[in-house]
Amino acid sequence: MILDSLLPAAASSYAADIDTLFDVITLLVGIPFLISCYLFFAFILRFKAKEGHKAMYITGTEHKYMKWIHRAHIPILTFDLVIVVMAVQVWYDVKQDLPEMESEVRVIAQQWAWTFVHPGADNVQGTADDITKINELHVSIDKLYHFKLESRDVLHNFSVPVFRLKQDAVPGRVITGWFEPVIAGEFDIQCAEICGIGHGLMPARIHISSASEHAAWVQRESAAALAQTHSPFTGVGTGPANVKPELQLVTR
Ligand SMILES: [Cu+2]
Repeated sequence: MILDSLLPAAASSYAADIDTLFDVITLLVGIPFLISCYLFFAFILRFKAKEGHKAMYITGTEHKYMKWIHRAHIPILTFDLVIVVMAVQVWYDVKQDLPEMESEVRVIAQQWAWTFVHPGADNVQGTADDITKINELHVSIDKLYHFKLESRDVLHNFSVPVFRLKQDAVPGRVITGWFEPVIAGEFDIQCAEICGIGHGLMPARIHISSASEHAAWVQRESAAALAQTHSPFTGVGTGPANVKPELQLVTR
């Protein structure tokens, strides 16, 4: 609403809720801020020392002055309560709740690239037709995904601005989260945790396609992954599709 022109597209099912929360915080903090700035300067000018009038020093501890402080507290505390309740609700939906998935992708961060493992035509992770891509995540619109986020070395952060999604990747842990893309397009993924000298060179792209286009991509790529697995040149079972992603190294 207020910040729309400053924000990237809202491409996940929960992006609009986070944007609404931003708007509410901007209004509930911004309006009291502007009012207090106005009063601050208005009172300085109104009550400054004038000819024949000496400026007064008021400590504000007397009851008749204290009531003005208490009256301002009530709306401020009410606004805080509204912000906390809304923030907890959005946090719960995005981070605590894990809706039932339709597909699962593995996201593996390392200095300084992303490996994305997509399920093949069988829609099951860890099989021979899995599609492994470097710095390219392919997803379908209106499909609920779980992601399993890992790091091979240091702390990274999987940030997809159009999803309003940010999640730290912690070495030794597999962190599960979810998203559901709601608009098609190609957007940025960026590491959002300083992870070494190449941190700024760690961008990737997310490709959100229609269900039919994505299905065609999965068919094509998983067939290619299977063909590579069974190629006489690579030997059965030694192709990239059968290599555990944590053993694959990316050099840039
Ligand atoms: Cu990183």
